[in-house]
Amino acid sequence: MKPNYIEHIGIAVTNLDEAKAYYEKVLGLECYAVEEVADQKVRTAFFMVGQTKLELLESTDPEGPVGKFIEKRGAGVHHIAFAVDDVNTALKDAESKGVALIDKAPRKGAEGLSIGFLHPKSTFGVLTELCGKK
Ligand code: CMX
Repeated sequence: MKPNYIEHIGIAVTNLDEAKAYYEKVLGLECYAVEEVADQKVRTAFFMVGQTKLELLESTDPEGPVGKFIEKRGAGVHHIAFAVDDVNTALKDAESKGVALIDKAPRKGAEGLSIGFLHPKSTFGVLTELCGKK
């Protein structure tokens, strides 16, 4: 696998509206989409900073991944997402190199993209998302 670029940086927040207002009013960025991803138990808000995308993540369920993350570690940078040509192939490639997968196969994420996660215990503490059009 070879990531093409950083697709986005995921940031866990306790209150999406308050965090969104900071990015808009203090940093002067424009939120171009708010989307609930039921499968991931999050509500998200997206910003572009030049060519870099930021994804704010508010949990919709304390038992969801972001709810548990905030409970344990507090708000902050949650994951980094790399764009790959083919998520399924990239997951298989990572697994063949000994990386523990969270997702054995791609699932649907925000913005209609296919996504799959690598476990942070295998990736030097950084929850890593692979995402792409397929
Ligand atoms: N970054 C780094 N480490 C993390 C982490 C994160 N985001 N989330 C959890 N961890 C750590 C925990 O602190 C814990 O470490 P310790 O054992 O040292 O305490 C370890 O990973 C395992 O945690 P756990 O409590 O056993 O497992 P959880 O039930 O908290 O699940 C994880 C952790 C990563 C497997 C789970 O959050 C997951 O499946 N994530 C993938 C899906 C996801 O994050 N979706 C939200 C974003 C969706 C989107 O982008 O749209």
